[in-house]
Amino acid sequence: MPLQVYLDGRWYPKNEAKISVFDHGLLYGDGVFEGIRSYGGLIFKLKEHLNRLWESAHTLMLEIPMTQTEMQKAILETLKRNKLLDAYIRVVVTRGVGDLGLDPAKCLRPTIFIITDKIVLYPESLYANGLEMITVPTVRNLPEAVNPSIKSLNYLNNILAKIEAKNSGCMEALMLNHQGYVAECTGDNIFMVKNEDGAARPRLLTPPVYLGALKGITRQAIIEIAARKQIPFEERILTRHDLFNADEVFLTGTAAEIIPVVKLDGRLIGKGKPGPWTGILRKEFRNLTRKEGVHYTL
Ligand code: PXG
Repeated sequence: MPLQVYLDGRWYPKNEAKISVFDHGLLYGDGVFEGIRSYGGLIFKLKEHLNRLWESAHTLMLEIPMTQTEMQKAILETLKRNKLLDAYIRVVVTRGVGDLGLDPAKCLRPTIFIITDKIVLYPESLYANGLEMITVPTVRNLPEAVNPSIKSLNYLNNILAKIEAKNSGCMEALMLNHQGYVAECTGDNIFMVKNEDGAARPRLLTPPVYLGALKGITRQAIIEIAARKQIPFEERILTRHDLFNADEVFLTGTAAEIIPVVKLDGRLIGKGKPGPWTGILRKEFRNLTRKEGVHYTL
């Protein structure tokens, strides 16, 4: 049976799930989305993802015409129809169908769709050996222009950075903000680990989101794990120099989970292979995804 896609209250086979060419999500990138995962019948941090979706929409003054409870029901039903226990869930809300002007008031009703599909995992070698990354010339959107805290359908900033990384033979890009401080990557937040004062435990550092990053849900989960494990943590303004001289660097995101970074702009990070603290945090995160979440059965 073809994949079933939720669209505005109904389910359609993948090939028949279509939206109008006049939808402002397409014409202007005027809309919001979330990428969520389920692990063995547990949807990880669903409430947090829905809260972020509603917050992104609120900032755009886009009123989602259903409640979070109704959205959760629609997600669960979509997962069931596709018999998926381990899934990638994409929720999209657009401004809806309007005319060729950009005035959102012309759009009478938002378009809502939910795609659930099998999760495409990154190759295990990436986790075993780590990732090589490059800093790209495209700077992260200014918070005062298109705030990176809004998970909007306008991802050109990230796509340009991805293209530049790939042109240089790297899978992922480090994006700086307009002041040259570390912001994040194209679809992941960034952390570093460094033993700064010969303490028993190193310090875990990540840039504050106001410098130009998405408030990642995986990022928050890692911060909470660090607190539980009594790993000192700090949000700190970081430069490339800080990352070059870190003991460990890793990325966090719903799709990637935790990916070690072993090289940045040609500089080896730490020992040039995934570090022990990245491994510990990755294991703890794994355990969490298999233990916590909104439970469902098929
Ligand atoms: N920064 C950006 C710009 C993102 O898009 C993250 C950080 C990490 O946030 P979470 O909440 O996921 O920890 C993201 C999220 C995809 C995909 O298909 C991308 C994301 C999430 C899920 C899937 O590329 N990016």
